[in-house]
Amino acid sequence: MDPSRPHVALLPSSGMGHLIPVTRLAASLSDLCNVTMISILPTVSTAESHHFTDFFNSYPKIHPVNFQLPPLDSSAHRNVDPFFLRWARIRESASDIFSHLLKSAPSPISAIVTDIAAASAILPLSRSNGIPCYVLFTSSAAMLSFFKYFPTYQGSNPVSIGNVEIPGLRTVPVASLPRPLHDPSHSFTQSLIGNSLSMVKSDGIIVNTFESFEPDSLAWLRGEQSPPVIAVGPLPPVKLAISTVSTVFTWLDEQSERSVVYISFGSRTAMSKEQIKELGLGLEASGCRFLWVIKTSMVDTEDRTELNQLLGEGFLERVKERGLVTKGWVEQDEVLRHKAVGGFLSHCGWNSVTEAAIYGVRVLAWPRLGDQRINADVVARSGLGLWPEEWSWEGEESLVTAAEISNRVKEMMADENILKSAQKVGEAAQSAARPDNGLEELVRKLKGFN
Ligand code: BUP
Repeated sequence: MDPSRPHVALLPSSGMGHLIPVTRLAASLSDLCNVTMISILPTVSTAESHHFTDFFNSYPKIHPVNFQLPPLDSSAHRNVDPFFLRWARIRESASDIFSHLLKSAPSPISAIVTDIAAASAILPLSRSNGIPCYVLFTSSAAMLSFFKYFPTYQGSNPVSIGNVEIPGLRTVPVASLPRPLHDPSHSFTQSLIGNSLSMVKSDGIIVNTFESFEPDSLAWLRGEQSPPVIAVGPLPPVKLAISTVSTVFTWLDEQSERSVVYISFGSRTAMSKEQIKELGLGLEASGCRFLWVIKTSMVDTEDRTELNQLLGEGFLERVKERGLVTKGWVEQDEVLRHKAVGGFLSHCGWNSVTEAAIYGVRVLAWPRLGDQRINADVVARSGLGLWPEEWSWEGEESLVTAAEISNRVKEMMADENILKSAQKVGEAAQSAARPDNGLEELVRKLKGFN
């Protein structure tokens, strides 16, 4: 380790949507700082465990520290989201994780970067050890504004929730809020408030976005009394030293430019079997070429249903000339970068949105839960894509019909204006993806300069 450089330790929580931005930040920082990263094991999903292995193999200068969580009696938590449960366990074990990190780091740590999901537990430990603490917010600046304002809103509306008017910014409709927030006593609501109140006491908030993508939210955040908000995005995808020859890319190579719709709802958003069938029929009816990644369970180890069973006999045969369907992990970043991909039907997890932005790929937004509607609003406002707001959301039974899906997919793929405005977002994203646009500001702060 170079003793003239700051030594930053990063602490991810769980879920690919949280792990990926932490590894991207770690990789970007590793050119400018000494970096240690902690991995909390066992991971919830296989995807996380593979990502840790590939990442540490590909970035040998990043120092890995493993922390083993004691086993959990999972039968006692049958109906709880396993990723939320893991966040809670990380917070409960924070003191042990922190001491282990301090003992295992190869040199004294000059700053900690914690995932937002662990902020309430890590910040006090950092403070008591005299180590500056930064928070990586793993969603949009729009969500960050909401997150920051929510404790104030809840203070005046302790019993029920409605539209959340963020003074001087915008109103977030109640219909766009993560479902658990409808219940003030829900553990998710309580942990969000705890993390928000700690975040504002940190030394800085890091967010994977860029100025022209979310100008109003960033301006609002910076006008507020708050620690510095550092927009480091779009963080470039990590370069993993793995050589997979996937059929997905062989297939994409054979398709004409911008002809393919890519469909993915992220690593942990499962869709009902009825809706999957309807989506398949919609894609078939659209006449478009498509590449579709299907997930039927929140955790990949439980995803056992066969494609034929899901999509109905004959579907795969009928669409084989123009559609590829897979249940495996695909290198999404590479897919979106591929010249054959012309549109993305996405759940609007924030990493997916930033990846579409980097490559200027049009998005048809179909948010399903959590922060995804707030992110879909960024997609629509920035010109990156379209968002049919009436499409179903967490806890809603109604099916979006094949005809509706087919029409919207055709509309997105035919819309030259959206194509142009998405390309403009792509150009702005490419020019923002330079170290002097945020990352160097962060490194100056990590070195103790303002
Ligand atoms: Br699925 C899948 N390959 O097959 P989001 C996902 N990804 O590379 P999520 C792949 O996982 P949260 C696949 O590129 C993105 O970087 C994808 O993160 C990658 O959504 C990441 O988009 C998924 O934020 O997380 O998984 O729903 O719930 O935290 O939003």
